[in-house]
Amino acid sequence: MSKVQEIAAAVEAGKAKVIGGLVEEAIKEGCDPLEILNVGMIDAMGVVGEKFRNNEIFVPEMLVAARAMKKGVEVLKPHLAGDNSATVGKYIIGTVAGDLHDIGKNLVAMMIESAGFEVIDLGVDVPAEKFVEAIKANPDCKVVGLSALLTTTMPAMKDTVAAIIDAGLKAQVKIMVGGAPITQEFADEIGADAYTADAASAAQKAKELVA
Ligand code: B1M
Repeated sequence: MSKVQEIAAAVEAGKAKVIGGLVEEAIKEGCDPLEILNVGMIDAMGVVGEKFRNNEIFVPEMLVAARAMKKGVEVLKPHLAGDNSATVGKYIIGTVAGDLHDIGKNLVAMMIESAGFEVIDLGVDVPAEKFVEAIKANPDCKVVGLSALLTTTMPAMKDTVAAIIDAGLKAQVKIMVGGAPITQEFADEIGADAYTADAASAAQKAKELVA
């Protein structure tokens, strides 16, 4: 079994205690940090989701897998982060109301930070009003990112975009959306400025939006 496969197995089994060591070993052996992230962690979480869908595992197992991935990302972060010495602007991000998923949102925040933005992370289960307050409190912020992982919280994403527009803040900020159930079509329908499928393209798109 390759080191990346060992990492994937550790994520799937929720082995938070061993994953940091495995990531360090993989880096020392010369594994590509992006391969560790994409194959060792993100794909492994996909397997976890599939098992949950098939009733082979339940919420507690999903939770321990998520903890293991978070630990792994902590160790991997310095190897993924690029040169963030130049600040290109502020970026407000959060997972919308009713949604507690934050692994994808955290990865997006990490890549956005690496792209040179100062990230203001509002966390998870963020009500629309909190996004509006944060944008008002940061008049120099030009981009806001909304994440949603549940089909049931897509309406909260729509409400958040509407609240930002109703507050008259649309001229100040561009709105980016993403998360597993989100599509370009949905982004267009709710009036968001951009949709991206993954963290790396989110960072690229954010830079384009402020250019
Ligand atoms: Co949840 N969960 N979960 N869960 N969970 C999913 C999302 C699910 C697809 C599993 C399944 O059924 N196969 C399903 C949703 C089904 C649906 O809506 N159609 C589901 C469910 C049902 C639930 C609960 C309702 C379960 C229950 O209680 N019965 C519950 C809801 C809680 C709530 O939020 N209110 C729940 C709870 C949980 C845990 C707490 C146990 C845990 C989350 C822990 C945490 O995040 N701290 C969890 C997990 C881990 C998952 C899965 C297995 C993995 C999610 C993940 O972290 N993926 C997930 C199944 C799956 O996705 N395959 C599942 C890895 C991550 C890197 O990917 O988040 O997609 P992702 O982020 C990507 C892109 O989407 C994108 O970039 C990221 C990186 O490239 N992206 C953006 C994300 N945000 C972006 C923003 C952008 C741009 C790109 O711009 C701003």
